[in-house]
Amino acid sequence: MHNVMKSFREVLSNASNILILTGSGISAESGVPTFRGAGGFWRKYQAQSLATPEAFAANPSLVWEFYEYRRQLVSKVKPNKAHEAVAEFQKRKIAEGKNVSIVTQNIDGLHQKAGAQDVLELHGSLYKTRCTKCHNIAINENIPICPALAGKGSPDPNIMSSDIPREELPRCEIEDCGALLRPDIIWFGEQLDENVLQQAFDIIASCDACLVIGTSAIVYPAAMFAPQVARRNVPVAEFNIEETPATGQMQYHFQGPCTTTVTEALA
Ligand code: BJW
Ligand code: ZN
Repeated sequence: MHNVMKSFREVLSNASNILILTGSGISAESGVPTFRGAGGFWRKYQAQSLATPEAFAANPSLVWEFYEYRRQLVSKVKPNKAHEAVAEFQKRKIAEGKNVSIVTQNIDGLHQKAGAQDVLELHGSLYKTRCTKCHNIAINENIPICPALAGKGSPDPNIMSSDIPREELPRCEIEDCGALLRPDIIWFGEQLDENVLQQAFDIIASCDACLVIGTSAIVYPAAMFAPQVARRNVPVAEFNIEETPATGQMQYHFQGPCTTTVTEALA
């Protein structure tokens, strides 16, 4: 084993409050496309142009088709070795009386599927809806999410959008409400949930080791979390197939697919 990996494994064995921050790169080897990689397009759109409140207001049918597609895709994939290594590491550390906090930008639920506990989802979940009127949040794993979206959401760029009437899109099930539902996901230009953000800040301020796995480190506020930890002189290790804008600030950088590098670090 490489000396640098040995050194980081030693850091981990002495740490008692470990933060694991993840992005879409950890799910790439499960078959979930990353945002800024080649698979980041749906039809002719980039996520940046559909994952906004403006896009939803202008065309909720198109945005729901996009999310129906991603719900379908993610429901078919499995957690990979990196998700499993994270979940097993957390279990092991808890048994030693230590703490491992998993904070993810992902909305795919794969950490939880691998058995991870208390995952803090910064950007929401593909499997939750939020009412646009009464703001009720509900878990919803139905595929299709409503009859009108059955068989919709093909990523083929030549497909015409379905223009499903609002009444036939997912609707709130709270009595006397029935308003349009949206995905419970933080879109560009929206604030993260205050409570979730506060929990993240508490973890950032208290951890004594940190892993940051599969994130491009360009979307705020999550992009500042690992650099903030590093500034306290806490050892931070980045796991990525390439360098990121944060790499220079990290004590460790393990380059390569995370199913290899993360499993080695956490074994
Ligand atoms: C592998 C791998 C393998 C691949 N192994 N690695 C300050 C400065 C500038 C801009 C802003 C700012 N503050 C706010 C903004 C605006 C905006 C922002 O940050 N924009 C940037 C693009 C500059 N931020 C926001 O709008 C946030 N809100 C906010 O800050 O509110 C206050 C505010 C509002 C407005 C103005 C100012 C302040 C909200 C952000 C919500 C992000 N939501 C999304 C979309 C969710 C919807 C959906 O999924 O449909 O969340 S954006 C998208 O990016 C998604 C992801 O969680 C997020 C992060 O992406 P991630 O996970 O890092 O993926 P990629 O693809 O970027 O990177 C993958 C990485 O994996 C790569 O590095 C690969 O190399 C690597 N990799 N295979 C290891 N096998
Ligand atoms: Zn409602």
